[in-house]
Amino acid sequence: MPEFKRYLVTSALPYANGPVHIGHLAGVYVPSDIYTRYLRLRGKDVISVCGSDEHGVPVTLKAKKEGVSPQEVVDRYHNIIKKSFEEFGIAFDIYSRTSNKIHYETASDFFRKLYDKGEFIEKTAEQYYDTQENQFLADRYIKGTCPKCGFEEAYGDQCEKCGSALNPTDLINPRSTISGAELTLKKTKHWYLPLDKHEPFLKKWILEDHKEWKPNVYGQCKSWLDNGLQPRAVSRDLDWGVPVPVENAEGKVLYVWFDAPIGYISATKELTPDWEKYWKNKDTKLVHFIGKDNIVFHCIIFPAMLKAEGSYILPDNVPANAFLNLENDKISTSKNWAVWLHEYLEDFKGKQDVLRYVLTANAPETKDNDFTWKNFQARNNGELVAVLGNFINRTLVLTKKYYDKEIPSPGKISEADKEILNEILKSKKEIEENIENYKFREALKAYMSLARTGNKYLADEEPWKLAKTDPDRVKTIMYVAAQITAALAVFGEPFLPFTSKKLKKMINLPEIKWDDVNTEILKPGHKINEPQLLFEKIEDKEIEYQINKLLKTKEKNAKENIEHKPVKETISFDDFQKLDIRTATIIEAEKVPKTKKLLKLTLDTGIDKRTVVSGIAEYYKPEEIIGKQVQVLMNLAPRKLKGIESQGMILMAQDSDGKLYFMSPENKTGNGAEIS
Ligand code: B3M
Ligand code: ZN
Repeated sequence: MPEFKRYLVTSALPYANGPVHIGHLAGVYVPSDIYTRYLRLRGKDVISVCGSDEHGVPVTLKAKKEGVSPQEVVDRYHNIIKKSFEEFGIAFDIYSRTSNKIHYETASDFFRKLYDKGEFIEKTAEQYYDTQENQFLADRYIKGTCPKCGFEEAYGDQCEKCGSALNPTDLINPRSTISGAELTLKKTKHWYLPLDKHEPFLKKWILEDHKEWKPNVYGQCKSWLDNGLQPRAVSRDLDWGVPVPVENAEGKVLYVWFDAPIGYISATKELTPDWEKYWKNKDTKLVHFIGKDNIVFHCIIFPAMLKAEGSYILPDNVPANAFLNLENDKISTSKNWAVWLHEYLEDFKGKQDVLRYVLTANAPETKDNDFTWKNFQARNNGELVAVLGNFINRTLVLTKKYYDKEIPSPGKISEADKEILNEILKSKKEIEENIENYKFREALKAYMSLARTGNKYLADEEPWKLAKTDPDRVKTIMYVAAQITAALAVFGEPFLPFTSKKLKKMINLPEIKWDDVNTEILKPGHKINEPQLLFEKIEDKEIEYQINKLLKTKEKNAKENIEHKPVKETISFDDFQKLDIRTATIIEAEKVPKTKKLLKLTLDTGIDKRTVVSGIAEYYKPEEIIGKQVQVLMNLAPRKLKGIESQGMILMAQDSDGKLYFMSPENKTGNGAEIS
């Protein structure tokens, strides 16, 4: 990294229309924080900027739904997000927001400069208008039938079934997802950034000069560039956002993706009068941390804007991550399928580092990855407690016990001991290389491998067995273990900042820089403080509580999101009369052997006792349904299931997840009452 004099690190500005969840953390904020903390520790000139992205249609819709102003919505979430980042130890130099005055000025000036330079095309085109809501609709609020595959729920910008990129005008029968209304085309004027004009430059800059970008990032850019770039509108018809700063632009604001990345610049301005040093100097390394859905905006559109403006540097790298799933399902804000940071901080007080650790160890760096609570528990108990915590605790407790908290002078240091000490330098190098190449998982692995080395060293050497017989040897062992402990304290800062701080205090280690770490960090005679445990076991019941919380969400969603199929063909009253439906009580129930789904039930129907085989075993245990009154279709032709004759069918309701519910009568009747 020699050619750069300073670093400017940006992290995607979270939308202030909801709180932050573990997907955001794993994809963007934890890696950017590791990177920045590492650079600071190396004494580099680095600033890390972020803030809330407060514009865009989702904010206005949420405000409308709640009957409050958009400002109220963004104030609420900005505060939640800012506070939870702070508590979680994401050490931005500034966390700003795009509803700030300084941002309005910066974004307006930026637009105005491009406008004056003639960098925009002004175009009037027809766009879909929702006459019920009286507004033009963003592409994703328009749904219709995909012209390519016939899927009826395709979005205005993409069909999620066949993956084709679409324009809203491609859709058959377009409709508004806000009001459900049909749409009309209406003329409206907008300003477009001619990306096509910047294409040759972007092609060279990315495809030739930045071959080192992560394959997923490079690949996505390449496919955009290969498909050819089109002019893109950078204004919208909306009353929430930065007004377009030119004549005759009433009711027009800057497109949220035009103003949001400028938010990085305004945040820097707010942080320091020296902001131009970071933004306009070729010897600054600019790095954007983002999720994969933001790649085109940060690699193509924003650079084209910066290039058109002319006085700014471009990013040196954009290490975008893939997505983190939660318990095998896509994280979703609207479905509340997430672990929310502010809730985690409540439920796991003082355990910030555990989540930081798990999210780094499982980071979706090259492909989508999964977060599960069981894995969270296993990594805490099996790695943080059993390896890192155990090694450090043994070292410090024995140092207290044998030497009254003083680092001993080593006796003879063998070749094997030297090798162990050299592991400090090896992991240092490995961590450096990996962090500088945005491989944070590998960096953390190298860190943990030093802890493992230490842990194994103590377990193999068993100083507690030698204490009486070979005190000199014990001194050497404890001296070596102390050096590893100190190295772990320093190297841990980027990954586990709370633990690192606590540990440094315990070993009474003065602030030392990364580059000062060598194989003797704690000199003989150095006094340490009282040892304390760094990590504690996470019990099953804590994990069960979290899993149950998610199960409840799932049930709630399934009930709320029933898929409404069209009503079936009309039948005559006579047809209906043919169905013989009656009340009955389940008097026996047992699993049908060798099947997953089937239960064999015996029903008391009032006139007989009959057997019905029902596919509900995944949802109900035999013992919990005995005694239940149900509705049974009596005159269904009998059929054999797994060798058992089923004489009728129980009526049940099904939710969107496939779960079945009994339609038991509210008031029990006698068995055999006819239902009509
Ligand atoms: N607010 C999008 C997102 O959270 C967005 C990032 C802006 S970065 C300039 O996906
Ligand atoms: Zn399609």
